[in-house]
Amino acid sequence: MDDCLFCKILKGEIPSDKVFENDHVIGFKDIQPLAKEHYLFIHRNHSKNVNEMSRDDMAQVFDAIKEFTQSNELENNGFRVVSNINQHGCQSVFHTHFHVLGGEQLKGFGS
Ligand code: D5M
Repeated sequence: MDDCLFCKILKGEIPSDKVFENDHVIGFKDIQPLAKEHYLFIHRNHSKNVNEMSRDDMAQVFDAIKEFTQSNELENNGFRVVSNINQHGCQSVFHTHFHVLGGEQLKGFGS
């Protein structure tokens, strides 16, 4: 997708602070962090949001998140995975992405 911000990051046309990379998925630091550690994991295949993502691609993203978090402190202390969808979900970039938040105690829903 020519006009997709995260496709441009995948192609290296826009710089990113990568923390994970394999044949299918990349993970990079969110530029507007909402926690001490805040990463975005995306598949190399473009899809607009979770509902449009294939089951195989989704599994590869979650495998990547698992591999990444098991290799650092996030796994021990816990973390959160979130994907915002469309307007009410406050999605702002329309290439499916999963926020991985942690590195500190997060607030629970409703607290
Ligand atoms: O999340 C979109 C997220 O993408 C938001 O937290 C900011 C982040 N963002 C936007 N541009 C960049 C670049 N260039 N690098 C890293 N992170 C970026 P959403 O769930 O769609 O609101």
